[in-house]
Amino acid sequence: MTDVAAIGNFKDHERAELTAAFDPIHLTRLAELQDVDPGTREGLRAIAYKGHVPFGAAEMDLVPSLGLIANYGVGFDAIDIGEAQARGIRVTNTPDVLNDDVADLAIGLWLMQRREMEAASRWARDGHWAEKGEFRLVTQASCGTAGILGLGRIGREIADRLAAFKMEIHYTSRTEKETPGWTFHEDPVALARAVDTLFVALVGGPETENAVSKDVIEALGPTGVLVNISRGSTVDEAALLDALEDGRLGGAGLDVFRGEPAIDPRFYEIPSVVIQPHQGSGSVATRAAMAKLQRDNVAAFLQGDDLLTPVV
Ligand code: 8YV
Repeated sequence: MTDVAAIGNFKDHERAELTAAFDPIHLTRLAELQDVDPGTREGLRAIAYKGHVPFGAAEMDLVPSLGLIANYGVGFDAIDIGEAQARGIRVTNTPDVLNDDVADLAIGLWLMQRREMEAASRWARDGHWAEKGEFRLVTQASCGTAGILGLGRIGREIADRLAAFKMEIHYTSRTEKETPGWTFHEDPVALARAVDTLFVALVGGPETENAVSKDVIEALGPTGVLVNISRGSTVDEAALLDALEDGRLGGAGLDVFRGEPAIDPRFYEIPSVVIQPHQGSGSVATRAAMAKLQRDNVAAFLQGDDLLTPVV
């Protein structure tokens, strides 16, 4: 009998690779765990998880022999780490392999917003270019000021890219970094006040809930832009929507939302917002690397080897 379950919205090829490696039981949704017969459930030692649905005590109760949750994704905010730790369940994630993709998307969101590329594309497609002439003039992207909220691995990749765009770099982080020429701020409001565009690259979870507060949004101001590629939970979304609708914030480029994929429909009506469907890590190559790292962690656990990328 298998001792592995693969739970989540895996692509077909990812599912096939998991089958080849572990012959696991496959569940599309975490909630289906309760329908698995108790004999199988109680024999599960490892779960390969892909999803953002909370994995907490109630789910862990269903799998008493569980020793590992291998998360597909760098962000593990869906998993109750304290609860896992208390039960001796190890947790792994898939860091680093997605840094470039996520940073690329952050830059893309920023450029699309500043250069109004969505509207400009529509201008051309709708035939206005030929009929009415050139598109309106837009805001320059390069040579401005950028703030990185959370200069971790992904934040650093974003900042390095922005430096190539001749941007002045400001950041907040748990500790000041060795980054000559970049300006450290302890306070997110001070950071937002100092920059034109604020990139959110924080981890998710309770400690960063609403880190982009109403005050941060106000400090960014009517010419400022917010780019978020981290988690929707890091932003006070009600304050964000109000500020965007009233023109108290210049615009936003968002890959992540509260309640995604069923996002607040108010976003669809705001022309200054560029929306992406949480696809930061979504290239073929990066997803293959993430899936492999997840499988390698499961294999290491089953063989009793050191985990490759442990969280706890
Ligand atoms: C998701 C992500 O894991 O790595 C993360 O933290 O947010 C994404 O890469 C991906 O959407 C699969 O759920």
